[in-house]
Amino acid sequence: MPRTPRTILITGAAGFVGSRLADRFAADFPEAILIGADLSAPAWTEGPTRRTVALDITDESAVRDCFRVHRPDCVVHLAAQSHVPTSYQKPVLTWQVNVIGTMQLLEAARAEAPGGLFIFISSSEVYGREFNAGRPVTELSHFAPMNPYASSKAAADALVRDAASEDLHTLVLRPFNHVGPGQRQDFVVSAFSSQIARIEHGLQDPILHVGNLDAQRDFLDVRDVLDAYVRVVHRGHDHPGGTVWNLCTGRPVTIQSVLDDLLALSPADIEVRIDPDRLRPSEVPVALGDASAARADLGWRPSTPWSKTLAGVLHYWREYSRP
Ligand code: A2R
Ligand code: GDD
Repeated sequence: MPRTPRTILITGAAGFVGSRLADRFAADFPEAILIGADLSAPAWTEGPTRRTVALDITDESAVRDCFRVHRPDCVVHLAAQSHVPTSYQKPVLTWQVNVIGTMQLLEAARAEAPGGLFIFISSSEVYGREFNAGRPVTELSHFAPMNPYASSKAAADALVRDAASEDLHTLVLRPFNHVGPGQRQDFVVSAFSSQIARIEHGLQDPILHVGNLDAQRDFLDVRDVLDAYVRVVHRGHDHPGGTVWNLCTGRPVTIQSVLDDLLALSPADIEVRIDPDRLRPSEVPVALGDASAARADLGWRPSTPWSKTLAGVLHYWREYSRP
């Protein structure tokens, strides 16, 4: 039975996904009050059903206060240090935000807003070396994280599942890579598109700097990811606490093919150059996953054509960097 939450708290609400999720939730749950929390309060227009909070999720008393005041019956926990290379440089910060921050939210939810839904956005990165087995990972596959970001998500993922109880209905989503307009240049599709746009505008020499082009990743359009999150809010109570769903297409592509597809959309003559600073100490070679559980349980399947996603991101960067 679909249920409509009364008050939804989105952490990481100023981030790439969180800032888009607010509009999706406003459309799908028009009666619900949306509370957007992030390190700096999200730039939403406040109104009777939209409020914003500046909240550091590692701050125990601030988190408690937030739950005491707003008493959300649904939490969508997106806040994270989400960048894999940064996690090598700042492993402690990564664990503080991704693990301790998640624990603070779980504790506050249990104590101040019992009985609610707590949806944790984990990551396909938790599977790490398990991808090397050569078969699609399912929700039952082992964790074998390969970097501090991945291990922090694996730890938080386990904590959230363990916290499932009568006092808190916890659920976990493990999205694979997702992209769209407005994503930071830290991530590959924006990294390539932003450089192409700058080259087209004459703002950068015609040399596109890249990292590892051999890796294969399973890319989702962010709109399809938002659709999955809405479905979990609607149907989450129908599934046992601690349930996990992978979100992926099952069709990974090489980063080289992403680059080729983007270059094919540009009239510019561009040289591609490997930048050693963009290579990582270790990484998943091929991210192949199985999302049949999300299809069966949530009726979710990604539908946005990849060519439309790529064209949208490149268009965004052409407008953004227009002199
Ligand atoms: O680091 P910032 O200033 O970009 O803020 C990020 C925010 N955040 C925090 N919020 C509250 N307390 C903290 N201590 C804290 N540290 C970081 O979480 C950012 O605004 C947000 C995460 O958004 P993005 O980095 O844009 O991630 P995205 O792509 O929206 O991914 C959403 C979730 C994450 O949990 C990923 O690990 C997962 O999907 O793939
Ligand atoms: N960022 C970046 N920049 N990546 C590059 C580049 C470049 O210039 N050149 C090649 N790559 C390769 C990376 O080595 C990696 O194999 C792939 O492109 C994707 O890199 P990212 O876009 O940085 O994403 P990620 O796979 O490390 O992690 C993302 O997806 C996870 C889910 O699978 C992040 O969004 C995580 O937060 C998320 O959990």
